[in-house]
Amino acid sequence: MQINVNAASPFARKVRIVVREAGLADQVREIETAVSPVAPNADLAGANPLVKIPTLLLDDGRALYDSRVICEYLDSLAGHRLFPQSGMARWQSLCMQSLCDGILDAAVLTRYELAIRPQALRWQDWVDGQRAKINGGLATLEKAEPNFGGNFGIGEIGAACVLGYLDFRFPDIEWRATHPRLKAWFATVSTRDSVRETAPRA
Ligand code: GSF
Repeated sequence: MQINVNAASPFARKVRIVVREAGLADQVREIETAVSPVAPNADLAGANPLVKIPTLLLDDGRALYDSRVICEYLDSLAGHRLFPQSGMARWQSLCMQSLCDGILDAAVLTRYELAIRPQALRWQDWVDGQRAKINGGLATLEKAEPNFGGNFGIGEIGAACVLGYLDFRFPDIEWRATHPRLKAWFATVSTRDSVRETAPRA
């Protein structure tokens, strides 16, 4: 199977980390794919009408998206180690995934507003609103204290992608100065091969 990804995409990074954590690297080809909301990638559109990455293309031609579906599908191939299968542990893990996806949505939308939207059309209230979501999400993550003890499940993978993306695209946020637990946790998980090998780059 193949996944359409690129090295800057935090949502694609979630899948790229899962591929490595699930031991599936030899079964998955990563296809570098450029995307932009104002320049839809025609090749990608055939597989994913939302024209977004990540998109997984199975060997039988079927496509799976979005990153949540792809991550859980890959985890199902490798023994369900990253997504709890039942009970409150599952719902808390899925909620943490949603929290991190929501922070990433706000960050990516801000990136598009500041990097793609023409200067004359930018809307500071919009940027401020998205920033408030990022700040609120980080405060919750700091309190939630991602499970230090070795468990590196889908919630923690999402948190690592959030913090890595903020470092990459929003160094001005300086989240380490006000989130000491996240700072320590991120330093630890950043030593994992799956996290190091997928560090964002332009
Ligand atoms: C979001 C993917 C996404 O926004 C998921 O996979 O979880 N809910 C989806 N991907 C961005 C690239 S990124 O990660 O910055 C994307 O494909 N943007 C192109 C577009 O047309 O918005």
